[in-house]
Amino acid sequence: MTNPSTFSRRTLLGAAAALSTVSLPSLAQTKTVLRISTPAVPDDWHAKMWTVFKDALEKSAPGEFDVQINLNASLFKQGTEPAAMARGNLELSSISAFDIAKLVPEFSVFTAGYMVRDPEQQQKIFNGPIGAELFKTVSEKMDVTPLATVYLGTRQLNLREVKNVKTPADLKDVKLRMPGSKEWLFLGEALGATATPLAFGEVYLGLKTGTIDGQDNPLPSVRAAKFYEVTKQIVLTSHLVDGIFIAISNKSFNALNAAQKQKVTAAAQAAAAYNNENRIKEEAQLVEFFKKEGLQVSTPDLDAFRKSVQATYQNSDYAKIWPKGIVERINATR
Ligand code: KDO
Repeated sequence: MTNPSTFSRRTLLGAAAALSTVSLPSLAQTKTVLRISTPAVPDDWHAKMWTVFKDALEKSAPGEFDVQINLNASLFKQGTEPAAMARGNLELSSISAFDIAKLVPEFSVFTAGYMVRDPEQQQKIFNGPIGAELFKTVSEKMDVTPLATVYLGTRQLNLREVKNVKTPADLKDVKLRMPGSKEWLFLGEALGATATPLAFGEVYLGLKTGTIDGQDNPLPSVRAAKFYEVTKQIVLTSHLVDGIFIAISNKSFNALNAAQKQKVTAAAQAAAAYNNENRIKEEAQLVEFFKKEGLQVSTPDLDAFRKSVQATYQNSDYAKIWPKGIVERINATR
């Protein structure tokens, strides 16, 4: 008589061998590859959120996706991700209002300083009718689908040398680094500074060597990218409640079945929620951290900044292409 344990062991071994020669390679081949490219540094919440995305998909769709996370702009240069996604060379990224405004000009309303009030309002705007209308145009014109709205934080000025900054006039001649597009440079100029373009990955060295006098970013990014090591002051202008959008190339999204689409969307939303929660919490604690690091943290005349920046946008060509009534609709969103 066959010893039952030997029998079952042999059967199992046989089954395992069959699996390894036939089924496993074909299983591996059917995994959908999702490549992500972001300029975010590893210690920033909007970098860590991609691990939440990956883990969520592992759980909801085990073995179906191969999520590959590329940080520090190691796969695509900052700002080139939307074109890569449209071509189908990249599956996912987080794209800014500034990226979108290049192809959907009316989206520039969200590149304007002092437009969105706070992260709660930001979520309501983009999860409500305004978001639905604009995201439809984004999909049509950019061939990418926004899946979730990520609070990047509220942008503040961060200067190499201490300066008494009360109004935009005090920033005259300050060489302020901005990301490289005309919409970003316009924001820097609207703040009163001399805006100069530079990729995020080059900012630390620029501040260290003095090729720039300052940069603007939300406090959690100033911490994660260690800009506080090479700057002496933070000026709390709070000039832009910044958002980025987790977006997937339409080519990749349309190739998924309905259940997969739902799981990828849910994973993106879980990632955004993780970022938003942690970023808001950290943002509230960072003034103390920077003070301890020896930086001076000052508050300017916020009314002067708000009035001047808002007037600059209202009188610009950007405002002419904003959909009729959108500013009022944004203001009415609470
Ligand atoms: C930056 O370059 O200042 C910026 O904050 C712009 C954002 O749109 C986004 O690209 C961000 O950098 C990167 O994700 C790095 O944090």
